[in-house]
Amino acid sequence: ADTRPRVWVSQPLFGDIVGRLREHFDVIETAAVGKHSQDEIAAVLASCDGALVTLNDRIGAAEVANAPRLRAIANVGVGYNNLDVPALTQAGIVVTNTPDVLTETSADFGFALMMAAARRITEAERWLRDGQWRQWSFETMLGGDVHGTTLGILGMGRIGQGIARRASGFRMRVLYHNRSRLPADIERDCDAAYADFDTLLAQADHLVIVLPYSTAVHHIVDAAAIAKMKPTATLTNIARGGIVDEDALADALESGRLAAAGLDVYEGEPAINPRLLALRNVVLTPHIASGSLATRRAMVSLAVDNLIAALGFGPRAGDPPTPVNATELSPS
Ligand code: 8YV
Repeated sequence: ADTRPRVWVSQPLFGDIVGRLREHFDVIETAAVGKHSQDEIAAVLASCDGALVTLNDRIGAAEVANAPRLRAIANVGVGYNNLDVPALTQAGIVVTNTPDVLTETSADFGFALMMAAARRITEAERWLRDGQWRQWSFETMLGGDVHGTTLGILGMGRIGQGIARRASGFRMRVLYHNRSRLPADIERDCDAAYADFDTLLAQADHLVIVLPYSTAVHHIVDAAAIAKMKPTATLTNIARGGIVDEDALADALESGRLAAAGLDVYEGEPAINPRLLALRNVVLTPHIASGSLATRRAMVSLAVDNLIAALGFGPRAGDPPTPVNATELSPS
C-alpha cells in the first residue's frame, strides 16, 4: 500500500470532497487553517507526488528543489500568483487552477461591493448600529447612483464579462480595458466598449478591477491613475491587492479625490492598511468574492479532479480539466 502516490492538502477543505483523493492516494491533510512557512512547505513537498493548495501557499523553485516525486500542484482558485509557474514548469510540475466555476459568483460579489460602496450601505449600517439615527432626514447618507452611470471594468476576462452583463440590467454604459481587445461578438454580448486605460479612468463613474495579478500590473492603479478619475467615482477591487497602491488610494479617499472604494483584496492580507480601516468611505471584505458555499465546493471539487487526473488516475487520467501550463509541458 505504500506504493500509492502521496498528496498534501494544505488546509482543511470540504472533507466529503477532498475525501475522493483517498481512493487513489495517501493524503496528508493539514489540521489547521493558516499560512505555512516556506520551510514547512518544502519539507512536506519533499515526500509528495501532488499537492492541493490555496492562495495562502507560496510555492516556487526553492520549495520544490528537494521534491523529486512532485508532479502536480492543484491550486484552489482561478488566480495563481501564489505559484511561480515558470519555475514549476521548469521542474516538470503540472499546475492547475479553478476557472469558470467561480465566474458568476465572483461577478455577483464585485457588483455588490461596487453598489455597497456607491450607496454607502455598510457605512450607513455602522452609523445606525452606533445609535446615531435619531430621526429620519432627507439628507442622511446620500450616495452616488449606480443605474445609468458609466461602469469601467479593468480586466475583461470571464469575471469582467460577467460584471458587464449584470450592468446592462442597470442601464449602465460599460467601458472596459484589457491587454487585448475582445472579439466583436463578445463585446456585443456584454454590451461593452473598449477604452484605453486613461479613457477608462477618466470616464468611469464606477471602476471595478478584475485583472489577473502579475508584476506587470503591480500598482498600475497608483496616484497618477487615481488623479485621472472623477472625484465622484468609486473604485472596487476583487482581483489582487497589489494592483492598487493602497497608500495612494487612502490619500484619495481621505482628501475627497475619490468618493468611495470597495475592497475585497489587500496588499498584505490578512493585514489591513490602518489608514483604510480608519476611513468611513471604504467597504472592506475578507477576500470572499468567490465565497458562496456552492462555488467554494465546486472549486475544491474541480481542484480534486485536476489533481487526480494530473497524477494519472480517474476518467481523465493525464488530461486535467483546467491546466495552467499544459502547453509548456507537452512535448512538441
Ligand atoms: C480563492 C481567489 O478564494 O480564485 C481566486 O483567484 O482569489 C479566490 O477565489 C482563493 O484563490 C483561494 O485559494
